[in-house]
Amino acid sequence: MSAPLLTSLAEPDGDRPDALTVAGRSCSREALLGAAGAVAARIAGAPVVAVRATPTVETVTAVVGALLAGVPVVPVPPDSGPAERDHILRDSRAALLLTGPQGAEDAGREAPAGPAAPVETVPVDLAERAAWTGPEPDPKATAFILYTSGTTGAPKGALISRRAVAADLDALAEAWAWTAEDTLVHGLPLFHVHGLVLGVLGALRTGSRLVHTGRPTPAAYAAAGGSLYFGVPTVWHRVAQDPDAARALSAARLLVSGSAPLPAPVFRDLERLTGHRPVERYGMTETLITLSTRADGERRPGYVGTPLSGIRTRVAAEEGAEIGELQLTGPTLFDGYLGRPEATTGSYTEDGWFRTGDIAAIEPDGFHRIVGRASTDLIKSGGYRIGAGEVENALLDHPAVREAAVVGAPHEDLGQQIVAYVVADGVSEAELIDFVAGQLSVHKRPRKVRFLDALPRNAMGKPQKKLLPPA
Ligand code: MLC
Ligand code: AMP
Repeated sequence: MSAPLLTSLAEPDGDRPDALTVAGRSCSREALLGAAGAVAARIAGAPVVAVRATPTVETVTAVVGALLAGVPVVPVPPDSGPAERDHILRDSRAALLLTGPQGAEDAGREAPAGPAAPVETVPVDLAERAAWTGPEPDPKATAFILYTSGTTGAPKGALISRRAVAADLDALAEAWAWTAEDTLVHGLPLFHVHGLVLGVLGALRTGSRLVHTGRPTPAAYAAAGGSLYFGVPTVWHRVAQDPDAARALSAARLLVSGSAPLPAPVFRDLERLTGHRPVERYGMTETLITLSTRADGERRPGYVGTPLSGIRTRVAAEEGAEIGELQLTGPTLFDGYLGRPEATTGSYTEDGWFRTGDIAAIEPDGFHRIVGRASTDLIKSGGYRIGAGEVENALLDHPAVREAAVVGAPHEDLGQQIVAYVVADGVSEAELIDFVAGQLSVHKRPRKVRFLDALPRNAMGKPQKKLLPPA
């Protein structure tokens, strides 16, 4: 049985003034705990609370406050447009939305005008302090509802329990020898597993200092002087393109990549420039992080290592084949999709293993290699998971668009870039890109739009994405 989720929040060095730095603003663990206590007192008893997840100290305070009070947190991407934001707020039934300052540190845009989900906005004030004395919430209770894309339709809310988070962070601390001696540096968004669960709660649970750089730029990483660095492959690709910034990371202890495949050339460039062979780990919103190479073990380009403590894996391969769907069990798995029992059931095999949808191979020495995804309709761009169907639906909401098909095309920096093929009249590429960026999160916008006279279809009339012309 692992310790309560926020067990070491005030320790060690509770009064160290720069225990937490986000986008240039710092606070101590004691200050964070006090301000989070005030948030907890304001929202205690609410069934669920949304947090506008800007990269700010206020967001961290809001999340910690909700976790103290045992109120499930729904992070809302700060740049989400009305369609996505409304879906998240309505589907989760969040009646409260915690927000930070609407100032220079706030990278997002204003809440949209027009008919919106009924939600009361509660600003987080760091000057308010209260000692929270409520009971420790049940470890089985939901910590987070994380909205994540499927191949079709709107994103689903994955229910992540407190004990799943605690189990995952403890397994990662063991694999990476992550302790209070570390300074963790990253600049990842605070509305996904990587930046929020690992990148914030991981630091609070291990007791390590945290420097969140606001944006994950090579220069900011170089200036931060950390021992442990997190990045998605796009971030590591940009670091490797900036040799001075990369060399500044030589003094670190561990560079960790995840959320998408780290290309072997980027692995090798990082090794050449920093002297570090990066640790690669694999995860999903629904399972948290489940596979990783280790601080004390071999790190091999193209491999995501071995199962973390408590995780079991298998590959469901056709007879005679070595690759097949990766399936998992273990204490870090989610508790299902909010309000979608069929989707939840469908994500498990009959004998109770979670179906990742990723195609993998396991070497005789236990090292895992992710080969690809079963469905081409889940796109990974810059480490973000984006469902083709959600982008297609957004495009079809534009009055000039009659048909739309969206794919992920290989891209050196982003891994995949979103390309939209549309049948439309009287609208430009830039207008359609801006339209999607305005309805959904900005990172879900197509980077290219191709205009066709008709989508290729089979005899049944179903669009054939394999027959689309090259991007
Ligand atoms: C551009 N911009 C627009 C726009 N075009 N804004 C509005 N309308 C348009 N048409 C603006 C953006 O708002 C942004 O502004 C700027 O342009 C650049 O945005 P971008 O194109 O999104 O940035 P980019 O450089 O492509 O981003 C790369 C990146 C990002 C690596 C920084 O992709 C990223 O943060 N990825 C991390 C994803 C992640 O954390 N995934 C983890 C999932 S969890 P501004 O002002 O903001 O600069 C998971 C589990 C696991 O997968 O295993 O970890
Ligand atoms: P998300 O739900 O955003 O967490 O995305 C999960 C997906 O990211 C997984 O199903 C994989 O396809 C992909 N992914 C995460 N980490 C890796 C990795 N190290 N290598 C390859 N794919 C990864």
